[in-house]
Amino acid sequence: MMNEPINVVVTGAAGQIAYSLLYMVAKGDVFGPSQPIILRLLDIPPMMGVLEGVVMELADCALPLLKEVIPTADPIVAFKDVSAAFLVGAMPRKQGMERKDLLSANVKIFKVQGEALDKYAKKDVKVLVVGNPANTNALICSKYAPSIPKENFTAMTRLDQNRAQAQIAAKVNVPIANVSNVIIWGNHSSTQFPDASHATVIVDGKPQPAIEAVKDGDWLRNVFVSTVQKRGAAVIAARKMSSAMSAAKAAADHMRDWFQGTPPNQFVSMGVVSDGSYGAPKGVVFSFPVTIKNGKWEIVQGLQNDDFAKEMLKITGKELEEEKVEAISIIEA
Ligand code: NAX
Repeated sequence: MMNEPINVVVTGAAGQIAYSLLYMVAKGDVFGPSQPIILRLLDIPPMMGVLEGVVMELADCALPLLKEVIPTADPIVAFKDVSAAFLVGAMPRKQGMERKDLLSANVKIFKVQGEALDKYAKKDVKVLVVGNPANTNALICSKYAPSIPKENFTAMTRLDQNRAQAQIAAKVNVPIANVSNVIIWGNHSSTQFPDASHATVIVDGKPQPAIEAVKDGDWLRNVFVSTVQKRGAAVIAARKMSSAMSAAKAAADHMRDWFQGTPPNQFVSMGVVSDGSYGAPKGVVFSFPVTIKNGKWEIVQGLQNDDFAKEMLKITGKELEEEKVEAISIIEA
């Protein structure tokens, strides 16, 4: 039995992440094989020609679940009745641009999109912010959509999680599916803390703590952390363009788990509005390990963090608080 179609918006729809993401969404990777969708594609007016080409290609993919595609530069059209929002579009950092200029441009974009979500989206819309600075953009978006619960705004750290999982799998020489429960704490930035202390690796059919499987504490605290933190830069250096296929896959993973739930005994990392768990600052969008059931996420409680982890959480939390203060001062200026 097929469900009624749901409206899904993707912003930055003419960009490179969207180019991979749209195919995954439209073929059923996110909402499942019985869920038809109407895709609403938002980009800025100069990109409408490029977007038209993307619309042609989506038609030529001949995907049975895709009921309609609506390209637009108007947020009112884009956010109408949406149940899921992938906010990928953002102002990229250009050469010579200060962090403050980047934040300023993006605060404005996410304010407008928050207001449009508030007015036109479904009240139970699930919002995933991919565009950077993703955590703070998600916070601003939520601030301007007061009629939608704060829990419905999340930021993507799943790419960092997938990168971390891949590093552990390669180090232990097991398939990627044998690694679970690697955590990304904090900001999607170079201060993030990729943490394998609570992860499990299946070796020769037996689950064991990642720390025991890796057998190299120094590697876990140094090489592993910095490789994951700097993976985006390494991809840019090699490809001359930023991560796109892997970012799209991560966005699809994040939204699929949010809609369909996490597997038993497994958690995933998502940037969510912090309640102060694990000593993180309250009221910033902070990446935590979460489990998801019936469309609701919950922060995993009771994990023991050592002094190294506590220090790492403090650093990334401080950066998020600073970003929040800067973003709010820009809005109120
Ligand atoms: P592209 O520059 O290829 O595409 C961005 C698209 O957004 C462009 O088509 C642009 O016209 C559009 N856009 C700009 N302002 C808009 C607005 N107000 N409304 C609608 N569309 C708008 O970038 P891409 O490589 O696709 O990356 C998109 C964003 O993802 C960037 O901010 C990037 O930094 C961020 N990333 C976030 C990641 C994460 O893990 N959270 C990882 C990948 C990526 O770096």
